[in-house]
Amino acid sequence: MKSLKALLAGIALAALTVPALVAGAANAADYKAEYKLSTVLGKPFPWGVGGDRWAELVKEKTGGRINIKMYPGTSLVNGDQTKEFTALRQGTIDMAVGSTINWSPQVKELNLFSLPFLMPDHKALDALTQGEVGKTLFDLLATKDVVPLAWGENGFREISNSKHPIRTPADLKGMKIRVVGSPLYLDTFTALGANPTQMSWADAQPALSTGAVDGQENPLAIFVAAKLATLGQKNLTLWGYVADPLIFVVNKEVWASWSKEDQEAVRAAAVQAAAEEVAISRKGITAEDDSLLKEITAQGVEVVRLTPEEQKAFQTATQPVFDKWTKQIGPDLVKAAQSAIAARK
Ligand code: X2X
Repeated sequence: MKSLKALLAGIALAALTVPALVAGAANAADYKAEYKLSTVLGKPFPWGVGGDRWAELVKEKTGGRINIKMYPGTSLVNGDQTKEFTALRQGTIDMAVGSTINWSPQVKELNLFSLPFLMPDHKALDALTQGEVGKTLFDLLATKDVVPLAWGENGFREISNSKHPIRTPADLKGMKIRVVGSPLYLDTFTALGANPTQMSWADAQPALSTGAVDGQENPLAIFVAAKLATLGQKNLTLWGYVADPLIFVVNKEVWASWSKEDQEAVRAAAVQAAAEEVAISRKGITAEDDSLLKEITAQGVEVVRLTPEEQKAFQTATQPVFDKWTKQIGPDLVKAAQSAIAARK
């Protein structure tokens, strides 16, 4: 009798636990063996370090349930950065750490950060990404098949060239400058009298080394890690005209396929990795720590830092571009950004 009781109890227990096990197994089966994370740059660039760290933290926080592989060089879209956002929406890419510049052809509001001389410093950039403007942009992205999780940073884009130091717009006259992504950049450099050419980052390096283009603009961390001084870029001007943040996102369907617990783990991992990445991208280029600038000077690069008056000449020359693109981005959003910047601490 005792064994029959035990048998019945066993059956009852099995009836309770089997469906739970089956449900658990079904959830696990929905998970992909690998999630594809797209970035333009890999390690040792801060951007790639940030992507890699996100993957590492996700693995840790989900007990290995979510396994991410990073694909730098925007290799999932054959290196064409401007197609990354579309591929992300379509699900060819599961997740990304992407630049606002590269996504701006599809999300015109992201051109905000490329308005010339909108943001004077890192605090201004933070006032946007960490405030209402950042929230508005995340809400907008959320309507476009992605789940935005955190703001990272590519950084202030300083201009370099192989010809001569740039101190005035006249110094840029006729110079062939490689630009990326949005047509806004073509307008900006045309307004300055330069001769801009749009091309991917992958094409930019050979174009610089052969002299097909004279110059480019990118954050200093990229200038150093890509060894642009060895590609003839011996003149660098710190003009602080635009800064591009990075955005950590996941495709919406991929997101929906995860348990609540795993979603929160991925979000927390993105927030942490992004904060670390922002700190790395600012390292060595501040008043307190200018070690990266010293390294650049040691590479034989002539570094020019514009005075506020010199900078004003570039701002005046690009004001029509600012005004034209404000209409495209949305005057309300630009006004909100300007107010947030004016109120920054
Ligand atoms: O292509 C560039 O210049 C880069 C790497 O900075 C971006 O992807 C925006």
